[in-house]
Amino acid sequence: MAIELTRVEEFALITLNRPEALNALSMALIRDLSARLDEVAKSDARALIITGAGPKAFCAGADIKELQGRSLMAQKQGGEFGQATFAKLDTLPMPSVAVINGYAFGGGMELALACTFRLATRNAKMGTPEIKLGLIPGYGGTQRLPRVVGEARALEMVMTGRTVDADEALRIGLVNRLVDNANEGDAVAAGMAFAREFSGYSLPVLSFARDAVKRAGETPLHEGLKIETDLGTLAFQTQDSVEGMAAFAEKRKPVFKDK
Ligand code: CO8
Repeated sequence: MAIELTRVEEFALITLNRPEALNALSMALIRDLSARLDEVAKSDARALIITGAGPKAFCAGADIKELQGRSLMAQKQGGEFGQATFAKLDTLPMPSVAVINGYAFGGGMELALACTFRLATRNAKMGTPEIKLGLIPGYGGTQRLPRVVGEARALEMVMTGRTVDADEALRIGLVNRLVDNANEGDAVAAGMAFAREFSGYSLPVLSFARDAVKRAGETPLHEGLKIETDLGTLAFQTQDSVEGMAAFAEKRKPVFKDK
């Protein structure tokens, strides 16, 4: 299997497992990823962590060898399928964390951008080098990258194809934090430690928070404020909000039940 889905304590862990090709996204791998994301959506995992197998790469992008010589319609359908697969991360019932443990280029960068959070190891190298192949990003990168780092930086990355190192990625907000990977498993452990900062909260309320913030990048302010009111009002309808406020008043730790 090019995608491994395992359970690590309370989390789902997806590992892109094609290290001989730096975990490049073949069409078969994307189909497999799509199916595994459906499984994660139905699970009781508190968060999804995605990383790449091997010491070198998170994911070196779409499989360039496979992209060659396809018909116009095959390219279009391939792009749409990749976009639809990554878009599943937007609506997962639990947050997702990309642990970028090395190269994240092209489609690999786009996969990380579709996750709720991104952590990068200190040796990580990221970019959208498609322009060097005579291409542009096709799995959501032209749309998600400017929403994350702003238009000027996104234009620069997409149009020069240059590589961004971990320190710069942190500085420009492309990743949330840097993590160590001195030993095998360190990066995933860091991803789990990060996920534990939110995984005890109510999953439905976390998804309202994620959805409200994500909509800010695509909505005029007056409509965004309405979305905030609607999702905020929904949060008040959860039993978890009743529990959270009662626990505060009673000076105890809340017990959330995702209801
Ligand atoms: N596709 C296929 N194979 C790859 C890819 C890739 N993206 N990246 C690496 N590999 C393979 C190499 O061919 C090599 O295989 P082999 O040993 O059989 O020759 C193996 O992985 C190891 O790679 P390198 O020897 O190149 O390793 P280096 O450490 O020297 O270099 C790099 C690592 C810098 C990451 C280099 O491999 C590289 O530049 N890779 C390509 C990065 C890239 O351009 N990514 C963007 C791809 S395009 C894309 O993602 C578009 C998405 C949208 C599609 C929309 C469709 C409509």
